[in-house]
Amino acid sequence: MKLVRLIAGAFVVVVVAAGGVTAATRGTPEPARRYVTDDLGRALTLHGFNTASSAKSTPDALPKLAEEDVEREYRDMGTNFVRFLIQWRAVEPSPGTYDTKYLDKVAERIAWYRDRGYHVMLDMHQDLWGSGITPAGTAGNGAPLWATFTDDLPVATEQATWELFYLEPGTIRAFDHFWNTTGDHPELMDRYAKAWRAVAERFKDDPTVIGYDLMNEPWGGSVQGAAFETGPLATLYRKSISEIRSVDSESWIFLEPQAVGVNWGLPSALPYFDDPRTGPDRIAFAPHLYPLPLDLGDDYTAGSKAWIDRTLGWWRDSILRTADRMRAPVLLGEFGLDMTRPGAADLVGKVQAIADEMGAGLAYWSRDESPWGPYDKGQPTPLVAAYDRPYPRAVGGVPRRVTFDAKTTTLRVDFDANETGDTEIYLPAASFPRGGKASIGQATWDAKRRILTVKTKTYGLIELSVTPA
Ligand code: MNI
Repeated sequence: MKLVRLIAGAFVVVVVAAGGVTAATRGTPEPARRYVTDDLGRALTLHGFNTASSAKSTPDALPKLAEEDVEREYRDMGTNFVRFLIQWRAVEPSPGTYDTKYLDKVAERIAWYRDRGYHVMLDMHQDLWGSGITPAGTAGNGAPLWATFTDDLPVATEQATWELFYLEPGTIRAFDHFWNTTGDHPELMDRYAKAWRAVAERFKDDPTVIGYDLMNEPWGGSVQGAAFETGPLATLYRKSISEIRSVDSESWIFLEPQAVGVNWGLPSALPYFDDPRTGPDRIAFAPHLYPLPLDLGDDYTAGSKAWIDRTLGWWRDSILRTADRMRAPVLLGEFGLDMTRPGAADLVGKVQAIADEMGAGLAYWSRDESPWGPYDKGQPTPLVAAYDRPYPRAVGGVPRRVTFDAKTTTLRVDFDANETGDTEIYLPAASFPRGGKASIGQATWDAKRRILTVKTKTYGLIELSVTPA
């Protein structure tokens, strides 16, 4: 842990010295009210899980998940979204050959979500490039062996924490070849972009698939920060956007910043990306949030709470500035912690409130059986109660402000109505045992799905309050 502190500390010093946080002196940015929209054009609040970390290491790259697990998740928390992990190694087992049987198995799981009204985002997951960075194959995940070139540089197999594998020479070289920093493998980024085209080709007509998260937690190897995000990472994104749009003009494309630093709240340099589709752009910004004090072993309790709250403020401001430059709505693609730690449920509540305020969706890390997840050894963790919250799943207009006051059990949704459709609100059993009533419009309550559908006028400002029936 000491070593991680040292590295993290050194990194912050370098970034601050480079002027990376001067942007913080420009005042607090306001949410821009951009939203990921559904087929009707309604603004979505995406609320769900990363499913699942287990897909990193199973031979078939599928998560340990059964249909009953999806059913239980909906019943317990009313989620409407999944960041579903897929792996390049499984999509393209040999260069230019795409495994349609793997994609069929992914489709089978997507159907479980479709039957329950979810939206699915496919996340091309990697950590530490791929399993080929060490001989035992246990460190990294994602990239196929045929795309892994370490030039026999060392990767020490004993690490104090998993992130330190990123600093090993062999790992850095694998990334440098992928990003064509070495100039030896210009074909790799093209292969990756074409693998995305194969995935998009398979899912373009599936309305449950809302979009594609092009790369999990990008790492630049020997090119870091703004040079990486505006250089090779932007090149990969442009290639992939172009390949996807050649077959699929409807799905959303979600772009992640460099993970290290930005996960803590430091600024990203990602630029605006042109979307070649006809009609408004469908490109979203999908950063992660891992407050540095938690990475360093602190809890959300007295002593560290104020510091963590400040890091959440930096993160919010940095993300809003970048989203503004990208003209993109925000999806918080990962946030999670050990739910058995003191203060954990408070932090989950706090992050949900920040996401609501930003108009951002949220995918918790992760839907695995573990002390971080909603269930451990079959039993609910404190996450279930913290994550089962009232929220407008879809809004027939552009939201201005969404707040929930637990003291008066009032969900307030202010929005500028348009003609896209009805507003759908999920209400948990704990706070709305007999459903809800709406202050305006005509409301119908679906007790089985716990959804209140509210039909309002389709123009003007709607100030909707929902209280228990
Ligand atoms: O905390 C990280 C993280 C730290 C450091 C680095 N680098 C040094 C490049 C990269 C990432 N990631 C947090 C979570 N994200 C993955 C999955 O995307 C989870 O396994 C981690 O808990």
